[in-house]
Amino acid sequence: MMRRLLPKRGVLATMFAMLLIAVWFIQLPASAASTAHTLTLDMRQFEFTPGRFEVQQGDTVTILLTASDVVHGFYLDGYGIEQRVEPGISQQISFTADQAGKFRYRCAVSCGTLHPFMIGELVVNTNFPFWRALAMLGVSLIGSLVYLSFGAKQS
Ligand SMILES: [Cu+2]
Repeated sequence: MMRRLLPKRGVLATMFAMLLIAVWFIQLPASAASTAHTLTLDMRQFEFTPGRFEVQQGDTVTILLTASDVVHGFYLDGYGIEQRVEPGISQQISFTADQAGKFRYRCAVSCGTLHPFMIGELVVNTNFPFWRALAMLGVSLIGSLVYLSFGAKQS
């Protein structure tokens, strides 16, 4: 009696397959995950503080640039942002991290012997593929478990 109320394995398999396809094609609005970051980035011979920071793709990044000793420059690879910063006069830059990947920021003003080594790194993470992969894994796992448990009851 109870067995007849349960869907057939084939129906279940189709349901989960459709759910997987839905997860694969679902679109999230790009603005949903974006946040605003504000940070202070200090420059001195011959380092950036912080030397590395991470944001998510689509985030708005505002950086307050300061120079502690001599004149430095902030140049961000990939984004083509350049800003000269003199000691005591902070500068603010703002941009949207629309390109994912790792980008170096370097000193754009020759500030001494180790100037070429004054390098930092911005990491722009794509959160979307990871979220999607996790959802796919979850649906597959639950689907397999349900499928197997139904199969056991029916045989
Ligand atoms: Cu410098």
